[in-house]
Amino acid sequence: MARRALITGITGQDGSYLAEHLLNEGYEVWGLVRGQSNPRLSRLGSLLKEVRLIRGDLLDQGSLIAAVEKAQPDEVYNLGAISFVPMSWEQAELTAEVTGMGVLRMLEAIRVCSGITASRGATTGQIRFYQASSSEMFGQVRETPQTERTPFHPRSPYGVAKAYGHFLTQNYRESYGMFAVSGILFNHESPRRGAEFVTRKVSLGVARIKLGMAKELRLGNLEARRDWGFAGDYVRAMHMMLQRDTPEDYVIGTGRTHSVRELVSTAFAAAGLPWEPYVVSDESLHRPAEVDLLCADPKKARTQLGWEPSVTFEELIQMMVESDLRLLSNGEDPHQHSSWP
Ligand code: NDP
Ligand code: GDR
Repeated sequence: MARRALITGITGQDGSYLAEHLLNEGYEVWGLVRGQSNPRLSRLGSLLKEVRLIRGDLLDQGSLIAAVEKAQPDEVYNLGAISFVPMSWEQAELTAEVTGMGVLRMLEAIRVCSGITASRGATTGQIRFYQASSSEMFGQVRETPQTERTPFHPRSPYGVAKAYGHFLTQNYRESYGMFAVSGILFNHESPRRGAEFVTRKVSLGVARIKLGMAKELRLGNLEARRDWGFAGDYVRAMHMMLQRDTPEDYVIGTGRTHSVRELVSTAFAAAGLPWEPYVVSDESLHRPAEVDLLCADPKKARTQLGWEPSVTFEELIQMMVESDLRLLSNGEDPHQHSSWP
């Protein structure tokens, strides 16, 4: 019988790549979707025919219990979140509820449906749980590169909510013996990335300028440094973590860091343009508290999971710029649906 996976956040960037990967691995894939209608379902493209959808919301405990009962999953991937860091200052309470408390509700749904109590812990064969933890939990870092043991100092309500979800996942593992793990994933991008995140904002901006549709690109802090990889590589790591004999957390990243300024110059170069005449650093787009530098040490994932990224930073940016040039040339513009500058 096919193994079954339930994915929250299936309409997001990672949800679509993970669904694709698990379907290729022979899984029956179930996805939680919210709202009466969800335009982001279009991100699933032809996968929509193969994925089974369940209505539900991380804010609604009953809907998560019903989803677990219906899907009867072997594995649950909790990718649903308010994931855009600036939004977490504007809607801090909602971020805590979805990105933080949503983890508690999902873990409780699994615990209740599996009949797990403090005195009767999990047994083998019970549901395995993956939590989408984030390098944003490291925040103001005291050591570089960051490992599974680096202390957290989150710098945004989003980072704080993720730290809660991270510790809770660890706690359910220790309290109930559940197979519950977190992947501490560094920034990962793709042509399916939301238009508000910096890589996609830049690839779309470059494409617009190249096609004569815009004259400038306004960005925030050009000095921030991130460890950027390709989303398709990172969902493989999520799956690998749930196939281990013992539940453990892993850092996933490339081990290379670049500034936003380097990202910009790489993206403009991919379109054969200089960046200096077009890019404006706008103070109003700087964050109340910034994460200056992130760089992963993925040694544990490499040695224990056998995981390696397959796409370099330069290849990733080229892929995104080329994809956006094609999209805009065909009259599509994902940024027109975004309320973020
Ligand atoms: P996206 O922002 O693309 O997707 C977020 C998903 O969460 C969407 O499917 C969205 O659904 C869903 N969601 C939002 N609110 C709720 C809710 N109340 N109930 C159920 N689902 C909800 O994120 P990514 O795909 O980039 O990231 C996936 C996960 O990994 C997130 O948890 C993110 O925080 C985390 N992460 C991402 C990293 C990255 O670089 N991409 C790095 C580290 C962690 P809808 O379509 O309905 O809005
Ligand atoms: P991040 O990603 O906050 O790291 O969170 P984002 O792409 O939004 O920002 C990366 C860095 O770029 C700087 N920056 C800008 N960012 C945006 N969005 N827009 C701009 O105009 C701009 N100018 C400069 C930011 O200040 C920041 O330093 C992502 C999300 O996917 C999270 O959900 C995930 O947990 C982390 O990555 C790891």
